[in-house]
Amino acid sequence: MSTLDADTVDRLAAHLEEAELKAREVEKITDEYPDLDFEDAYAIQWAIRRRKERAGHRVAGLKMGLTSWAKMAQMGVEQPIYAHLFDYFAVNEGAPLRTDELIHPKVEAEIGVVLSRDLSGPGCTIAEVMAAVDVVLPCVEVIDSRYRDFRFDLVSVIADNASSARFVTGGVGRSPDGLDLKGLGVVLEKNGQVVATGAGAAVLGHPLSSVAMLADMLAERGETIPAGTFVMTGGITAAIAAQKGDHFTVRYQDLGGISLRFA
Ligand code: OOG
Ligand code: MG
Repeated sequence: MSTLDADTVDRLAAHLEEAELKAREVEKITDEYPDLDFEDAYAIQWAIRRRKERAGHRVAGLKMGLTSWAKMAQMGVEQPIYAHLFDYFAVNEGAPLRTDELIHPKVEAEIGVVLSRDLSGPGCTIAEVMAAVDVVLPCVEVIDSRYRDFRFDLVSVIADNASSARFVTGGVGRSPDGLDLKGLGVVLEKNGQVVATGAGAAVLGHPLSSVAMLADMLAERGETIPAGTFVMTGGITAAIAAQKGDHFTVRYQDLGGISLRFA
């Protein structure tokens, strides 16, 4: 049951998009709209998508968030969510990440996939996802909540496109055949020191169950995941704060590494 009219949805989408584009933090929207529900929150997120498309941007992929206990515990929110990735979020490895375009960025190590077939829910299974995955590839997401001090509740963060801001992908893309996605180890280093370690199983027991859950959540809006979609499955470890001058390297078992530098 939604609680907001269409004008309010559009106004809140414009408000959160402006905070993103100007890199200015705002109060979480439930301060003003305490009754905001899931449907309202996703309506705002989809309104942001339409605004981006009207401005000439392309959807570059989808992501799942809050899919590991480390992330859920860090953010105090215990339910996975999805969000949109837009073309200008993509940063090439080696290109500096512009800190002045962001509010308070944090780095996440993730496993990504590209699908060769449509996936639809409800009831999408890991087996169906496995058969649809063309390539598995390592990803580093840079999240940047538009909310003050990165503090929010579930509906506020959904409306804010799940803090999506930038991502880097590359490393070694591989067919999922013969890859142990549960056991796949990840080592996150900040300024030359190991700051977090994890394995694929941290993401909902298996990173591909995150993709199945995405298909199921989209089914609630009558949407599917189209063939060719790039999906990031969610942070494996807690996110690590980044500042201008920091550099990060994430090493992935069997999938190479990704480095990034905050300039
Ligand atoms: C929400 C976004 C979470 C992930 O991978 O868990 C996310 C947040 O923590 O700000 O992208
Ligand atoms: Mg993420």
